[in-house]
Amino acid sequence: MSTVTPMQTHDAVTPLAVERLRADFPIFARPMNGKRLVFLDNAASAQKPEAVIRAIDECYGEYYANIHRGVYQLSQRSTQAYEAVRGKVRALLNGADDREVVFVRGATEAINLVAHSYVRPRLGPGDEILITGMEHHSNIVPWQLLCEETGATLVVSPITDKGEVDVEDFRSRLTARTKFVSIVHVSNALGTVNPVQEMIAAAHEFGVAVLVDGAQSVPHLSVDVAELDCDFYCFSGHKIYGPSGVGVLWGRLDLLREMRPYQGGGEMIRYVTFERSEFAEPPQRFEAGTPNIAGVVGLGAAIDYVCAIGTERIAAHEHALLEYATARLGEVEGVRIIGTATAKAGVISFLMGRVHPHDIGTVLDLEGVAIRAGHHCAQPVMQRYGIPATARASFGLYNTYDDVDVLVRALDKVRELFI
Ligand code: 7TS
Repeated sequence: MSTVTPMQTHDAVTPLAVERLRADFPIFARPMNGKRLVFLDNAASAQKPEAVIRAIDECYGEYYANIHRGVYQLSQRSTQAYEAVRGKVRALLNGADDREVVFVRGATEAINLVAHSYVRPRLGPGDEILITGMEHHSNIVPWQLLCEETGATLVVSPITDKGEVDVEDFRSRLTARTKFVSIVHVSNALGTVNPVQEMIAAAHEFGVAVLVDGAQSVPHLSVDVAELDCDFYCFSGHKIYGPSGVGVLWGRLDLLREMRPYQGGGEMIRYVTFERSEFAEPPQRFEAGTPNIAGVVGLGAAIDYVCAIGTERIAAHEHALLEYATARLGEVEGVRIIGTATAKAGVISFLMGRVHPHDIGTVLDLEGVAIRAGHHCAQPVMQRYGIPATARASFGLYNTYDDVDVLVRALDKVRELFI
């Protein structure tokens, strides 16, 4: 019998409201293995509300044409719909100017763009790039590639046993050699919310620009780039209930203006001859070729959806679920939670006895519960704890206390089978 009840936890969004929100997501009307779908893999990708699906459908069905080039009505309407989303992103992040919003494929492309356009020209042998020990591979590998090319070194500030950054250690690794800092806001493998504001201020004392990987934060917290005082911020559309294949790089306009393009092609130039080309101003400078028009429109609808609910309310709801789930999982025999930071978002990585996380995932799937099992594209985090993988439950705005209860009951089945 559980000793934890939902009544003991926060209820900023009532269960009734969540049930109503769930109805916005068509996928929840479909059973999974004959059971109600309990979707707890939101850190990998979130489900899509009807409003997003409809916006994409309308774009293709009612006003689709290529943007920025047609004089005809359809193209103008498409262009307007696409460009209007810059303002929505700016407002979501509390940016200062729509021109600071660059549409990309996702967080991964945003990081690669900054690596090539901002950092590469500033990097030479002996220089350093500083990251933390809890980065996703997409915030490790681009820097390794750059270091190989330039003779620079990738410096890592390690994490503590709880899965936190040691800010003093981080500070101590900032030197005159540091040319760039790239840090994750919320860890996808541990759920840790990093004190990025403090870390950014420390980097700025050394005159170093900072990119914040917000892939796991924008969907779950209120983000304010002005308050953070970061130089670049990025996220992916598909984790914020929008489509895949679209994401955002937000960058300070003065920095974007200094940067060379990441890719060459149509729409990113002002003037081209065979001898030379003159580049367009940001953000067009970084959006070569025909972009993901319907994807951007869908992202706009996702931002509208999230903002109508309120990012603060979503954060409070998911935090309540995190607390409830942490307590309930703590009651399950053999469960060990990996990542016990004081400040956490709705991600719980765990192990259960010696059962392989893939076996946990498979048994849970039979119960209609979708979690992720693996290294979560954060192998160095797994190495830090000396484990190959974890099972990971991650929450979204549509998850309920009942979802947590179903997860816990399904773990009993895992125990019956394997322990
Ligand atoms: N950064 C973080 C912190 C992430 O969690 C992810 C994706 C990325 C960057 C890359 O985002 P993408 O949209 O460009 O692929 N994280 C996960 C995950 O945890 N499970 O699947 C993808």
